[in-house]
Amino acid sequence: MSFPADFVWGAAAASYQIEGGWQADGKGLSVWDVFAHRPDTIYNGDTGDVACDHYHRYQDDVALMQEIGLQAYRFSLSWPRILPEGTGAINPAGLDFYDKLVDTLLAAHIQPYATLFHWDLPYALYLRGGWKNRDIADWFADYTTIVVEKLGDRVKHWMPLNEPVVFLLIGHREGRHAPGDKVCDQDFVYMMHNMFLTHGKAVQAIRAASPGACKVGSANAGAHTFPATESEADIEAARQAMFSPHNPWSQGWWSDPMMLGQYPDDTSIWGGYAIPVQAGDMEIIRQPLDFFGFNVYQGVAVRAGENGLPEVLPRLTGSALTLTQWPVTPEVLHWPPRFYYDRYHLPILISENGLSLPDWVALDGKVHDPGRIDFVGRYLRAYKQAAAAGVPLVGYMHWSIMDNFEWAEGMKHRFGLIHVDYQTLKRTLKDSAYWYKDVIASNGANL
Ligand code: IFM
Repeated sequence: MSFPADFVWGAAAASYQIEGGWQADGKGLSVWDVFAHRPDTIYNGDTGDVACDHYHRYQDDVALMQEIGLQAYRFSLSWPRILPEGTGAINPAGLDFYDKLVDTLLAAHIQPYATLFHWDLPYALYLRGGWKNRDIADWFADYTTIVVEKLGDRVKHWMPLNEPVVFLLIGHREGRHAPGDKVCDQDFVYMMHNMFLTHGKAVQAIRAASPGACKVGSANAGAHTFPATESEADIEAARQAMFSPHNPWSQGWWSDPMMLGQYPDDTSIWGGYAIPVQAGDMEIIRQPLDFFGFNVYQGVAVRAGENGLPEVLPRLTGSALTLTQWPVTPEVLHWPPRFYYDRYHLPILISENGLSLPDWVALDGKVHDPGRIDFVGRYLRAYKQAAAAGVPLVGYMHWSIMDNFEWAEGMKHRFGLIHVDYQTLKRTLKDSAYWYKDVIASNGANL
């Protein structure tokens, strides 16, 4: 069993992580610009001010993508680059940047997959309450319309929000990411609901503004599980755990509302506060999507416990970890696609997957990263098992196309297929990039 003939091989990145140009050509501030400039927020005092300087080097970067043979590039747009205040006046230079990027990609035969928000909220809107303000859904819908009216003649794949669970939980509850807040449970349920409304209205805005047919999907994240054995009982336990209301990262909270139009009844993990749903909200939130995209790096093994409840198994001592200390668990490309497909009945896109390694340029001038080749090879083999089990697969986006600013971890973590020297900004294709090129050329048959 191989990948489907129309399977799409790509790689991904996000605006704040690679663009730089933080004050270029009229761009407004995002919460990440402000957060990264605060002392002691980011490893080594790194910022995204310059990052990979992709804003000025996008043409060279697209040429490298073409050399790798990418069929798709998943990028995100910076809301404050386009609308410096988040609403109101458009910054034409900001919109032009993405216009030229899309043209350059298409000229290189690379399909643009556009994410409208990958965490760089306009700071001006944060000052107006950000995710706490229900109006954010309309602010975002207006921004979405502007983008889709400009690019929708050429961009045919859209994803509104990247990993809502991460920017809300880590950015607003734990305070380790921008804006660095630690809101109470009562505020949190408002933010979560406003985020879902934002998703729903954005999907409506995309479809309304798109001049032709387009596909819209998610780029979700959160808890991922796999069964400890292939017994029916363990499979059901793993499935239950992935959607359980008792885990703040579970898909019951972060995927079910947009896909099934319902929140779990038990809100005890949010202090028991009710979700502030108004009449008609769940219909807005539950928009038909064309694919279910999710970002996945790791997961936990689950078995059916003696009391009948799912039991998460502890990690085996000495098992493989990436540089981020995330366990190597290829099973997450086999089982979660099955669980999602069974529940939501949509084709699956892996919108991010990859790993961080301590890569450097070797004496021979090359970047040898056998660990990445092994890791991705294992994960893709597992993904094939999902196809063999009957799950329709849309594609795979490697995270990331190039090394970049890894949020609070700064430049410590290198996730790229392309190595970036942050002093000279020189790019070097890693061994894994050449390997991925062969994977793409054979549509995964060489795995
Ligand atoms: O770098 C991030 C990305 O922005 C969101 N998904 C996970 C990646 C690796 O941590």
